[in-house]
Amino acid sequence: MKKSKKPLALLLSVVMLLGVFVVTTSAEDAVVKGETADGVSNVTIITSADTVKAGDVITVAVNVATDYNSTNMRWPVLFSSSFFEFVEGSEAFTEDLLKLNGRTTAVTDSIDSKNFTAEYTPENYRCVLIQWSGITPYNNPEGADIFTFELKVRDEVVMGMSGDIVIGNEESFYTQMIKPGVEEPSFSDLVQGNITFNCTNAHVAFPVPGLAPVEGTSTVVDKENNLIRGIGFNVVDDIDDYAYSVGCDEVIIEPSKDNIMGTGTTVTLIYEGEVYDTYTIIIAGDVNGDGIVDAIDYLLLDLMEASEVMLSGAEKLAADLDGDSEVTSSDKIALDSNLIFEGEIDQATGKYVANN
Ligand SMILES: [Ca+2]
Ligand SMILES: [Ca+2]
Repeated sequence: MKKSKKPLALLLSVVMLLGVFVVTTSAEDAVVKGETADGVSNVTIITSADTVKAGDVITVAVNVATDYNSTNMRWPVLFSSSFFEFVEGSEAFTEDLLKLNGRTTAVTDSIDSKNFTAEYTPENYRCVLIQWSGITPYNNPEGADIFTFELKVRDEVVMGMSGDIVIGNEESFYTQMIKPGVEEPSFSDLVQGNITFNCTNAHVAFPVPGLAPVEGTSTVVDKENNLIRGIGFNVVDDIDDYAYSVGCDEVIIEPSKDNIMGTGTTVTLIYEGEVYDTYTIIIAGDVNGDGIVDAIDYLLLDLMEASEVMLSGAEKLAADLDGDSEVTSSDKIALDSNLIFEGEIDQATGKYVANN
């Protein structure tokens, strides 16, 4: 009984080898015959997160959309080896591909030089090589994840570092297809495809925690002085409209008045359970912190001049409308001029600008 198994195994390997051979020869024959067809293939690398910390594990999906009858695919997926390490055993083809009953192989640490490029070299990248071939073609214009694997962010990675996951050398992709309109394809219907490949890569970062202005707003995040300016006179209840945190676990806002983010509001960034940084909102002209610039603020400057009140650091910054780092009668005049519409306060700089 034992002896009879060996020839069968041998026969199976020969059949499998022939299977691969048939694909190659047929494709080459088709090229010789000069038959071609056009197609577009959009390959997108999708990651489960784009910001990470050292030690995190992310899932990477290879999403493929084709508008032609693809009979084989070969995607060398490269990842930055100084940032990521491959999670052994995590590689998996998805049901969207497996249902086609083709032949799948995944080489999780390919060293084949043709999978790399001049930019993405084996010195800096590792390669996961995905291959599939079958007679039931893959034709999915909407796109589907065909393969997934996991990457661990190396323990030694530090803040500010980032890694890429990219599709490697296009010259190594497969381009054969079943010619359009064939209902029950066989290998004799295989032709050479003129395929346009569009590959979308992924970038994953371990960011330095911080605050950034929302694009399209006039918010100024002054990192040197830990101030937020430019958010205007309005009473605001949500910092997300003006600035957003990067790489933080939590953002704690302490309003200057109940539910009002006027001058003196603090925005504290929490990272790994500890205070990482604190910013103070300054609304120029809003000395008392109610978010509005009005006669009450003017009155406060009057009282300060008469030494009846002392201004806090944030209040002084809001009151210094000429930017000379002091609060003097000149700032009071500027505030008055603003209130009677002779000019206006530029919230980005905190300075009063007279009308022409
Ligand atoms: Ca005010
Ligand atoms: Ca001043």
